[in-house]
Amino acid sequence: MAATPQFNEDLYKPLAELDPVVQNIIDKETWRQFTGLELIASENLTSRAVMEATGSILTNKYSEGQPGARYYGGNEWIDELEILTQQRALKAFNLDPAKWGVNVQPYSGSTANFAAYTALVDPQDRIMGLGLPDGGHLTHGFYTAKKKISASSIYFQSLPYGLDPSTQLIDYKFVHSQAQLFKPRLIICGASAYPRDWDYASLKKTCESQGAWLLADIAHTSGLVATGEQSSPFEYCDVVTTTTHKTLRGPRAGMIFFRKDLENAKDLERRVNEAVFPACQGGPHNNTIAGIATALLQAASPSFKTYAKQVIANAKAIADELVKHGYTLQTKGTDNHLILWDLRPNGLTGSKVEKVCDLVGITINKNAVSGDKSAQTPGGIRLGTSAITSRNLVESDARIVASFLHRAVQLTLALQKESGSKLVKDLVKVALDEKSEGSKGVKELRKDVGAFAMKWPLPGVDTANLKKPAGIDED
Ligand code: DSN
Repeated sequence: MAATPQFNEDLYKPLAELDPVVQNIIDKETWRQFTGLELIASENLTSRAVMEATGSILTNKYSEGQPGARYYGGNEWIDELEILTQQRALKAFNLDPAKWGVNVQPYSGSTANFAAYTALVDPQDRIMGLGLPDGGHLTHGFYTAKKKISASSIYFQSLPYGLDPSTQLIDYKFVHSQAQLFKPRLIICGASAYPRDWDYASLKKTCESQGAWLLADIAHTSGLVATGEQSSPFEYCDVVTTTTHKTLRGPRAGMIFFRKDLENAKDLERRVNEAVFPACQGGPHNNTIAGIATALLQAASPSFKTYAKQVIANAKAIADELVKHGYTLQTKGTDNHLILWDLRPNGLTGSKVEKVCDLVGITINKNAVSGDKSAQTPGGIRLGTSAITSRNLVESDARIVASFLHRAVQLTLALQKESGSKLVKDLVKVALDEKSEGSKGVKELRKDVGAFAMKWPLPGVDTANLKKPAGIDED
Protein backbone atom coordinates (compact mmCIF):
# COMPACT_ATOMS: atom_id res chain seq x y z
CA MET A 1 0.00 0.00 0.00
CA ALA A 2 1.42 3.42 -0.97
CA ALA A 3 2.07 5.83 1.90
CA THR A 4 -0.59 8.45 2.56
CA PRO A 5 0.68 11.96 1.81
CA GLN A 6 0.27 14.49 4.59
CA PHE A 7 -2.43 16.47 2.73
CA ASN A 8 -4.69 13.41 2.87
CA GLU A 9 -4.00 12.11 6.35
CA ASP A 10 -7.26 13.52 7.68
CA LEU A 11 -9.23 11.29 5.31
CA TYR A 12 -8.38 8.18 7.27
CA LYS A 13 -8.94 9.33 10.84
CA PRO A 14 -11.99 8.29 12.85
CA LEU A 15 -14.49 11.01 13.67
CA ALA A 16 -13.68 11.05 17.40
CA GLU A 17 -10.04 11.79 16.60
CA LEU A 18 -10.52 14.19 13.70
CA ASP A 19 -13.51 16.15 15.02
CA PRO A 20 -14.12 15.59 18.73
CA VAL A 21 -16.52 18.54 18.78
CA VAL A 22 -18.98 16.89 16.39
CA GLN A 23 -18.37 13.51 18.05
CA ASN A 24 -19.33 15.05 21.39
CA ILE A 25 -22.55 16.46 19.95
CA ILE A 26 -23.42 12.99 18.61
CA ASP A 27 -22.61 11.48 22.01
CA LYS A 28 -24.81 14.01 23.80
CA GLU A 29 -27.70 13.31 21.41
CA THR A 30 -27.19 9.54 21.92
CA TRP A 31 -27.36 10.09 25.67
CA ARG A 32 -30.52 12.19 25.29
CA GLN A 33 -32.19 9.46 23.24
CA PHE A 34 -31.08 6.75 25.72
CA THR A 35 -32.10 8.54 28.91
CA GLY A 36 -35.37 10.00 27.63
CA LEU A 37 -38.69 8.88 26.24
CA GLU A 38 -39.22 9.69 22.59
CA LEU A 39 -42.88 10.35 21.93
CA ILE A 40 -42.75 12.53 18.81
CA ALA A 41 -45.33 10.91 16.52
CA SER A 42 -43.26 11.50 13.38
CA GLU A 43 -40.08 9.98 14.76
CA ASN A 44 -38.83 6.45 15.22
CA LEU A 45 -35.57 4.67 16.04
CA THR A 46 -34.17 3.08 12.93
CA SER A 47 -32.19 -0.14 13.02
CA ARG A 48 -28.48 -0.65 13.33
CA ALA A 49 -28.44 -2.13 9.81
CA VAL A 50 -30.17 0.92 8.32
CA MET A 51 -27.68 3.23 10.04
CA GLU A 52 -24.80 1.15 8.65
CA ALA A 53 -26.25 1.49 5.15
CA THR A 54 -26.78 5.25 5.43
CA GLY A 55 -23.28 5.70 6.83
CA SER A 56 -21.77 3.77 3.93
CA ILE A 57 -19.48 4.60 1.03
CA LEU A 58 -22.54 4.90 -1.25
CA THR A 59 -22.66 8.56 -0.22
CA ASN A 60 -19.81 9.15 -2.69
CA LYS A 61 -21.73 8.37 -5.86
CA TYR A 62 -23.68 10.57 -8.27
CA SER A 63 -26.47 8.83 -10.22
CA GLU A 64 -28.82 11.43 -11.68
CA GLY A 65 -31.41 9.74 -13.87
CA GLN A 66 -33.04 6.34 -13.68
CA PRO A 67 -31.48 2.85 -13.45
CA GLY A 68 -30.04 2.08 -16.89
CA ALA A 69 -30.33 5.71 -18.00
CA ARG A 70 -27.94 7.77 -15.88
CA TYR A 71 -26.12 11.01 -16.55
CA TYR A 72 -22.94 9.61 -14.91
CA GLY A 73 -20.81 6.55 -15.40
CA GLY A 74 -19.97 3.97 -12.76
CA ASN A 75 -23.55 3.19 -11.78
CA GLU A 76 -23.55 -0.58 -12.23
CA TRP A 77 -24.09 -1.33 -8.53
CA ILE A 78 -26.19 1.74 -7.86
CA ASP A 79 -28.58 0.56 -10.59
CA GLU A 80 -28.79 -2.82 -8.88
CA LEU A 81 -29.48 -1.09 -5.56
CA GLU A 82 -32.18 1.21 -6.87
CA ILE A 83 -33.99 -1.58 -8.74
CA LEU A 84 -33.82 -3.76 -5.61
CA THR A 85 -35.25 -0.91 -3.52
CA GLN A 86 -38.12 -0.41 -5.97
CA GLN A 87 -38.89 -4.15 -5.92
CA ARG A 88 -38.82 -4.26 -2.13
CA ALA A 89 -41.06 -1.18 -1.89
CA LEU A 90 -43.72 -2.81 -4.06
CA LYS A 91 -43.42 -6.06 -2.12
CA ALA A 92 -43.63 -4.37 1.29
CA PHE A 93 -46.92 -2.72 0.27
CA ASN A 94 -48.18 -5.86 -1.46
CA LEU A 95 -48.38 -4.16 -4.86
CA ASP A 96 -48.42 -5.79 -8.26
CA PRO A 97 -45.50 -4.41 -10.35
CA ALA A 98 -47.80 -4.51 -13.39
CA LYS A 99 -50.14 -2.04 -11.67
CA TRP A 100 -47.83 0.15 -9.57
CA GLY A 101 -44.40 1.71 -9.91
CA VAL A 102 -42.34 3.64 -7.39
CA ASN A 103 -39.71 6.34 -7.34
CA VAL A 104 -37.38 5.92 -4.34
CA GLN A 105 -35.24 9.01 -4.94
CA PRO A 106 -37.10 11.77 -3.00
CA TYR A 107 -34.93 13.28 -0.28
CA SER A 108 -37.90 13.69 2.07
CA GLY A 109 -41.68 13.67 2.34
CA SER A 110 -41.91 17.37 1.50
CA THR A 111 -39.92 17.02 -1.71
CA ALA A 112 -41.86 13.86 -2.58
CA ASN A 113 -45.09 15.81 -2.26
CA PHE A 114 -43.88 18.77 -4.28
CA ALA A 115 -42.58 16.47 -7.01
CA ALA A 116 -45.90 14.60 -7.05
CA TYR A 117 -47.84 17.87 -7.42
CA THR A 118 -45.43 18.92 -10.18
CA ALA A 119 -46.21 15.66 -11.96
CA LEU A 120 -49.98 15.86 -11.58
CA VAL A 121 -51.04 19.50 -11.92
CA ASP A 122 -49.98 22.79 -13.51
CA PRO A 123 -48.89 25.93 -11.65
CA GLN A 124 -51.89 27.74 -10.11
CA ASP A 125 -54.17 24.73 -10.50
CA ARG A 126 -56.59 24.11 -7.64
CA ILE A 127 -55.73 21.60 -4.92
CA MET A 128 -57.49 20.53 -1.71
CA GLY A 129 -55.85 18.97 1.34
CA LEU A 130 -56.60 18.66 5.05
CA GLY A 131 -55.91 22.03 6.72
CA LEU A 132 -52.84 22.26 8.96
CA PRO A 133 -54.84 23.26 12.08
CA ASP A 134 -57.04 20.20 11.50
CA GLY A 135 -54.09 17.79 11.32
CA GLY A 136 -52.92 18.19 7.72
CA HIS A 137 -49.32 18.79 6.71
CA LEU A 138 -47.79 22.10 5.63
CA THR A 139 -47.20 20.71 2.16
CA HIS A 140 -50.91 20.00 1.68
CA GLY A 141 -51.55 23.66 0.80
CA PHE A 142 -51.17 25.67 4.01
CA TYR A 143 -51.58 29.45 4.04
CA THR A 144 -52.83 32.07 6.51
CA ALA A 145 -54.91 35.20 5.98
CA LYS A 146 -51.69 37.22 5.71
CA LYS A 147 -49.28 34.86 4.02
CA LYS A 148 -48.90 31.93 1.67
CA ILE A 149 -46.75 29.73 3.87
CA SER A 150 -46.08 26.52 1.96
CA ALA A 151 -44.86 26.27 -1.63
CA SER A 152 -48.01 24.22 -2.17
CA SER A 153 -50.05 27.39 -1.56
CA ILE A 154 -47.59 29.68 -3.37
CA TYR A 155 -47.58 27.70 -6.60
CA PHE A 156 -51.11 26.28 -6.46
CA GLN A 157 -54.55 27.61 -5.47
CA SER A 158 -55.32 25.77 -2.26
CA LEU A 159 -58.61 25.23 -0.45
CA PRO A 160 -58.13 23.25 2.76
CA TYR A 161 -60.88 21.01 4.09
CA GLY A 162 -61.39 20.28 7.77
CA LEU A 163 -62.91 18.26 10.55
CA ASP A 164 -66.48 18.04 11.70
CA PRO A 165 -66.19 20.04 14.96
CA SER A 166 -68.70 17.79 16.73
CA THR A 167 -66.84 14.52 16.02
CA GLN A 168 -63.38 15.85 15.12
CA LEU A 169 -63.40 13.39 12.24
CA ILE A 170 -62.90 14.30 8.58
CA ASP A 171 -66.18 15.66 7.26
CA TYR A 172 -66.31 13.75 3.95
CA LYS A 173 -69.70 15.19 2.98
CA PHE A 174 -68.35 18.69 3.40
CA VAL A 175 -65.23 17.81 1.37
CA HIS A 176 -67.54 16.59 -1.38
CA SER A 177 -69.68 19.72 -1.42
CA GLN A 178 -66.61 22.00 -1.28
CA ALA A 179 -65.12 20.10 -4.22
CA GLN A 180 -68.29 20.67 -6.29
CA LEU A 181 -67.75 24.42 -5.89
CA PHE A 182 -63.96 24.64 -5.97
CA LYS A 183 -63.43 22.05 -8.71
CA PRO A 184 -59.93 20.94 -7.70
CA ARG A 185 -57.63 19.07 -10.05
CA LEU A 186 -56.07 17.27 -7.10
CA ILE A 187 -57.33 16.13 -3.69
CA ILE A 188 -54.72 15.20 -1.11
CA CYS A 189 -55.53 12.93 1.81
CA GLY A 190 -53.31 11.90 4.69
CA ALA A 191 -52.29 13.81 7.79
CA SER A 192 -49.63 14.64 10.34
CA ALA A 193 -51.97 14.67 13.29
CA TYR A 194 -55.09 12.59 12.78
CA PRO A 195 -55.63 9.63 15.12
CA ARG A 196 -58.14 7.77 12.94
CA ASP A 197 -58.15 5.90 9.63
CA TRP A 198 -59.20 7.33 6.24
CA ASP A 199 -62.21 6.69 4.01
CA TYR A 200 -60.39 6.58 0.68
CA ALA A 201 -63.46 5.26 -1.16
CA SER A 202 -65.44 8.37 -0.30
CA LEU A 203 -62.67 10.70 -1.50
CA LYS A 204 -62.31 8.66 -4.70
CA LYS A 205 -65.98 9.30 -5.47
CA THR A 206 -65.45 13.02 -4.92
CA CYS A 207 -62.44 12.98 -7.23
CA GLU A 208 -64.35 11.09 -9.89
CA SER A 209 -67.12 13.70 -9.77
CA GLN A 210 -64.54 16.35 -10.69
CA GLY A 211 -62.08 14.39 -12.78
CA ALA A 212 -59.48 15.15 -10.09
CA TRP A 213 -56.44 13.13 -9.09
CA LEU A 214 -56.43 11.50 -5.65
CA LEU A 215 -53.12 11.50 -3.80
CA ALA A 216 -52.59 9.92 -0.38
CA ASP A 217 -49.68 11.10 1.73
CA ILE A 218 -49.23 8.20 4.14
CA ALA A 219 -45.99 9.54 5.65
CA HIS A 220 -47.18 8.93 9.20
CA THR A 221 -48.90 5.62 8.80
CA SER A 222 -46.93 3.83 6.05
CA GLY A 223 -45.58 1.19 8.45
CA LEU A 224 -49.14 0.52 9.58
CA VAL A 225 -50.44 0.44 6.00
CA ALA A 226 -47.69 -1.96 4.86
CA THR A 227 -48.64 -4.36 7.65
CA GLY A 228 -52.38 -4.07 7.05
CA GLU A 229 -53.01 -2.33 10.38
CA GLN A 230 -54.51 0.71 8.60
CA SER A 231 -56.56 0.59 5.43
CA SER A 232 -54.68 0.71 2.17
CA PRO A 233 -54.98 3.78 -0.08
CA PHE A 234 -53.66 1.86 -3.08
CA GLU A 235 -57.06 0.58 -4.14
CA TYR A 236 -58.39 4.10 -4.65
CA CYS A 237 -55.54 6.56 -5.13
CA ASP A 238 -53.59 7.48 -8.26
CA VAL A 239 -50.43 8.46 -6.42
CA VAL A 240 -49.25 7.64 -2.89
CA THR A 241 -46.38 9.48 -1.21
CA THR A 242 -44.65 8.60 2.02
CA THR A 243 -41.67 9.31 4.16
CA THR A 244 -39.58 6.31 5.11
CA HIS A 245 -38.59 7.19 8.68
CA LYS A 246 -41.81 7.37 10.68
CA THR A 247 -43.82 4.20 11.35
CA LEU A 248 -41.90 2.57 8.46
CA ARG A 249 -38.73 2.92 10.60
CA GLY A 250 -36.20 3.54 7.82
CA PRO A 251 -33.79 6.39 7.09
CA ARG A 252 -35.00 9.97 6.53
CA ALA A 253 -36.30 10.07 2.97
CA GLY A 254 -39.41 9.79 0.79
CA MET A 255 -41.00 7.66 -1.93
CA ILE A 256 -43.67 8.22 -4.58
CA PHE A 257 -45.86 5.34 -5.75
CA PHE A 258 -47.74 5.85 -9.02
CA ARG A 259 -50.36 3.78 -10.84
CA LYS A 260 -49.31 1.96 -13.96
CA ASP A 261 -52.74 0.62 -14.88
CA LEU A 262 -54.37 3.88 -15.99
CA GLU A 263 -55.12 4.69 -19.60
CA ASN A 264 -52.28 7.22 -19.63
CA ALA A 265 -50.06 5.01 -17.43
CA LYS A 266 -46.77 5.51 -19.25
CA ASP A 267 -47.36 9.21 -19.11
CA LEU A 268 -47.88 9.19 -15.34
CA GLU A 269 -44.73 7.15 -14.77
CA ARG A 270 -42.69 9.54 -16.93
CA ARG A 271 -44.23 12.60 -15.29
CA VAL A 272 -43.47 11.39 -11.75
CA ASN A 273 -39.91 10.36 -12.58
CA GLU A 274 -39.18 13.62 -14.42
CA ALA A 275 -40.76 15.65 -11.64
CA VAL A 276 -38.33 14.14 -9.12
CA PHE A 277 -35.36 14.57 -11.46
CA PRO A 278 -34.64 16.94 -13.14
CA ALA A 279 -37.58 19.14 -12.04
CA CYS A 280 -37.23 19.12 -8.25
CA GLN A 281 -34.03 17.29 -7.28
CA GLY A 282 -30.49 16.52 -8.36
CA GLY A 283 -28.55 13.35 -7.63
CA PRO A 284 -30.23 10.72 -5.46
CA HIS A 285 -28.70 10.04 -2.04
CA ASN A 286 -27.63 6.47 -2.68
CA ASN A 287 -26.56 5.77 0.89
CA THR A 288 -30.09 6.69 1.96
CA ILE A 289 -31.62 4.54 -0.78
CA ALA A 290 -29.60 1.61 0.59
CA GLY A 291 -31.10 2.37 4.01
CA ILE A 292 -34.60 2.40 2.48
CA ALA A 293 -33.94 -0.98 0.86
CA THR A 294 -32.90 -2.48 4.19
CA ALA A 295 -35.84 -0.92 6.05
CA LEU A 296 -38.23 -2.32 3.42
CA LEU A 297 -36.74 -5.78 3.86
CA GLN A 298 -37.48 -5.44 7.57
CA ALA A 299 -40.96 -4.00 6.96
CA ALA A 300 -41.94 -7.07 4.93
CA SER A 301 -41.00 -9.43 7.76
CA PRO A 302 -43.52 -11.08 10.15
CA SER A 303 -41.83 -9.43 13.15
CA PHE A 304 -42.56 -5.99 11.71
CA LYS A 305 -46.25 -6.87 11.62
CA THR A 306 -46.06 -7.71 15.32
CA TYR A 307 -44.22 -4.43 15.89
CA ALA A 308 -46.92 -2.44 14.06
CA LYS A 309 -49.68 -4.09 16.12
CA GLN A 310 -47.76 -3.25 19.30
CA VAL A 311 -47.33 0.40 18.23
CA ILE A 312 -51.12 0.71 18.05
CA ALA A 313 -51.70 -1.28 21.26
CA ASN A 314 -49.27 1.03 23.09
CA ALA A 315 -50.98 4.15 21.73
CA LYS A 316 -54.35 2.80 22.86
CA ALA A 317 -52.95 1.94 26.32
CA ILE A 318 -51.62 5.50 26.78
CA ALA A 319 -54.88 6.98 25.47
CA ASP A 320 -56.95 4.83 27.87
CA GLU A 321 -54.84 5.87 30.85
CA LEU A 322 -55.09 9.56 29.98
CA VAL A 323 -58.86 9.30 29.58
CA LYS A 324 -59.01 7.57 33.01
CA HIS A 325 -57.22 10.60 34.45
CA GLY A 326 -60.03 12.73 32.98
CA TYR A 327 -58.05 14.33 30.15
CA THR A 328 -59.55 15.27 26.78
CA LEU A 329 -58.28 13.50 23.69
CA GLN A 330 -59.27 14.55 20.21
CA THR A 331 -61.75 11.92 18.87
CA LYS A 332 -61.56 10.42 22.40
CA GLY A 333 -58.80 7.98 21.49
CA THR A 334 -56.81 6.55 18.63
CA ASP A 335 -56.75 3.86 15.95
CA ASN A 336 -53.14 4.40 14.94
CA HIS A 337 -49.77 5.39 16.40
CA LEU A 338 -50.69 8.86 17.60
CA ILE A 339 -52.71 10.70 20.20
CA LEU A 340 -53.84 14.31 20.04
CA TRP A 341 -54.28 15.66 23.54
CA ASP A 342 -56.40 18.77 24.01
CA LEU A 343 -55.01 20.66 27.02
CA ARG A 344 -57.36 23.62 26.80
CA PRO A 345 -59.83 22.16 29.32
CA ASN A 346 -56.91 22.01 31.79
CA GLY A 347 -56.05 25.67 31.27
CA LEU A 348 -52.73 24.88 29.57
CA THR A 349 -51.15 25.41 26.17
CA GLY A 350 -49.18 22.80 24.26
CA SER A 351 -46.04 24.99 24.39
CA LYS A 352 -45.93 24.90 28.20
CA VAL A 353 -46.35 21.16 28.47
CA GLU A 354 -43.81 20.60 25.67
CA LYS A 355 -41.30 22.74 27.59
CA VAL A 356 -41.82 20.94 30.91
CA CYS A 357 -41.70 17.55 29.18
CA ASP A 358 -38.36 18.57 27.66
CA LEU A 359 -37.03 19.39 31.12
CA VAL A 360 -37.98 15.96 32.42
CA GLY A 361 -36.73 13.93 29.44
CA ILE A 362 -40.01 13.29 27.63
CA THR A 363 -39.92 14.46 24.02
CA ILE A 364 -43.26 15.51 22.54
CA ASN A 365 -44.48 18.38 20.39
CA LYS A 366 -47.08 21.08 20.78
CA ASN A 367 -49.84 20.69 18.23
CA ALA A 368 -52.97 22.45 17.08
CA VAL A 369 -56.20 20.82 18.17
CA SER A 370 -59.59 21.28 16.54
CA GLY A 371 -60.78 24.88 16.90
CA ASP A 372 -57.30 26.34 17.55
CA LYS A 373 -56.61 29.65 15.90
CA SER A 374 -52.81 29.73 16.11
CA ALA A 375 -50.20 27.14 15.19
CA GLN A 376 -47.67 29.11 17.29
CA THR A 377 -49.51 28.75 20.61
CA PRO A 378 -51.64 25.66 20.05
CA GLY A 379 -53.87 24.16 22.72
CA GLY A 380 -52.63 20.62 22.52
CA ILE A 381 -49.79 18.18 22.20
CA ARG A 382 -49.21 15.22 19.91
CA LEU A 383 -47.85 11.90 21.16
CA GLY A 384 -46.70 8.86 19.20
CA THR A 385 -45.60 5.38 20.16
CA SER A 386 -43.39 4.27 17.24
CA ALA A 387 -40.09 5.00 18.98
CA ILE A 388 -40.90 3.59 22.42
CA THR A 389 -42.18 0.42 20.75
CA SER A 390 -38.84 0.15 18.93
CA ARG A 391 -37.30 0.13 22.42
CA ASN A 392 -39.47 -2.93 23.25
CA LEU A 393 -42.12 -1.30 25.46
CA VAL A 394 -45.50 -3.05 25.63
CA GLU A 395 -48.86 -1.96 27.06
CA SER A 396 -47.96 -2.29 30.76
CA ASP A 397 -44.88 -0.09 30.12
CA ALA A 398 -46.92 2.33 28.03
CA ARG A 399 -49.20 2.80 31.03
CA ILE A 400 -46.16 3.83 33.09
CA VAL A 401 -45.32 6.31 30.32
CA ALA A 402 -48.87 7.66 30.65
CA SER A 403 -48.32 8.11 34.39
CA PHE A 404 -45.19 10.19 33.66
CA LEU A 405 -47.21 12.30 31.22
CA HIS A 406 -49.89 12.83 33.86
CA ARG A 407 -47.23 13.95 36.34
CA ALA A 408 -45.71 16.30 33.74
CA VAL A 409 -49.05 17.98 33.12
CA GLN A 410 -49.77 18.33 36.84
CA LEU A 411 -46.27 19.75 37.27
CA THR A 412 -46.91 22.26 34.47
CA LEU A 413 -50.05 23.42 36.28
CA ALA A 414 -48.12 23.77 39.55
CA LEU A 415 -45.30 25.69 37.85
CA GLN A 416 -47.81 27.97 36.15
CA LYS A 417 -49.38 28.68 39.52
CA GLU A 418 -46.06 29.25 41.25
CA SER A 419 -44.85 31.61 38.50
CA GLY A 420 -48.07 33.64 38.72
CA SER A 421 -47.71 34.19 34.98
CA LYS A 422 -49.16 32.82 31.77
CA LEU A 423 -45.82 33.14 29.92
CA VAL A 424 -43.76 30.07 29.07
CA LYS A 425 -40.50 31.87 29.89
CA ASP A 426 -41.69 32.69 33.43
CA LEU A 427 -42.74 29.10 33.96
CA VAL A 428 -39.31 27.88 32.82
CA LYS A 429 -37.63 30.41 35.14
CA VAL A 430 -39.44 28.86 38.11
CA ALA A 431 -38.71 25.33 36.90
CA LEU A 432 -34.99 26.12 36.84
CA ASP A 433 -34.90 28.09 40.10
CA GLU A 434 -33.26 25.80 42.67
CA LYS A 435 -35.29 27.39 45.46
CA SER A 436 -38.71 26.83 43.90
CA GLU A 437 -41.12 24.02 44.80
CA GLY A 438 -41.62 23.36 41.09
CA SER A 439 -37.92 22.72 40.44
CA LYS A 440 -38.00 19.89 43.00
CA GLY A 441 -40.85 18.29 41.07
CA VAL A 442 -38.94 18.70 37.79
CA LYS A 443 -35.83 17.05 39.23
CA GLU A 444 -37.81 14.18 40.71
CA LEU A 445 -39.68 13.43 37.51
CA ARG A 446 -36.50 13.74 35.42
CA LYS A 447 -34.87 11.17 37.67
CA ASP A 448 -37.79 8.75 37.42
CA VAL A 449 -38.08 9.12 33.63
CA GLY A 450 -34.31 8.64 33.24
CA ALA A 451 -34.20 5.52 35.44
CA PHE A 452 -37.12 4.03 33.51
CA ALA A 453 -35.79 4.94 30.04
CA MET A 454 -32.32 3.56 30.71
CA LYS A 455 -33.79 0.09 31.21
CA TRP A 456 -34.52 -0.15 27.48
CA PRO A 457 -32.10 -0.74 24.61
CA LEU A 458 -31.49 1.82 21.88
CA PRO A 459 -31.07 0.31 18.38
CA GLY A 460 -27.55 0.63 17.04
CA VAL A 461 -26.06 1.67 20.38
CA ASP A 462 -24.09 -0.45 22.85
CA THR A 463 -26.01 0.94 25.81
CA ALA A 464 -24.36 -1.43 28.32
CA ASN A 465 -21.10 0.44 27.80
CA LEU A 466 -22.53 3.90 27.20
CA LYS A 467 -21.01 6.60 29.42
CA LYS A 468 -22.44 10.01 30.14
CA PRO A 469 -20.58 12.32 27.73
CA ALA A 470 -18.93 15.61 28.63
CA GLY A 471 -21.33 18.53 28.51
CA ILE A 472 -24.31 16.78 30.16
CA ASP A 473 -24.62 18.40 33.54
CA GLU A 474 -27.61 16.61 35.11
CA ASP A 475 -27.00 14.08 37.93
N1 DSN B 1 -42.62 17.08 10.59
C1 DSN B 1 -43.41 15.91 10.34
C2 DSN B 1 -44.41 15.70 11.41
O1 DSN B 1 -44.05 15.98 12.53
O2 DSN B 1 -45.51 15.24 11.19
C3 DSN B 1 -44.01 15.93 9.02
O3 DSN B 1 -43.13 16.50 8.11
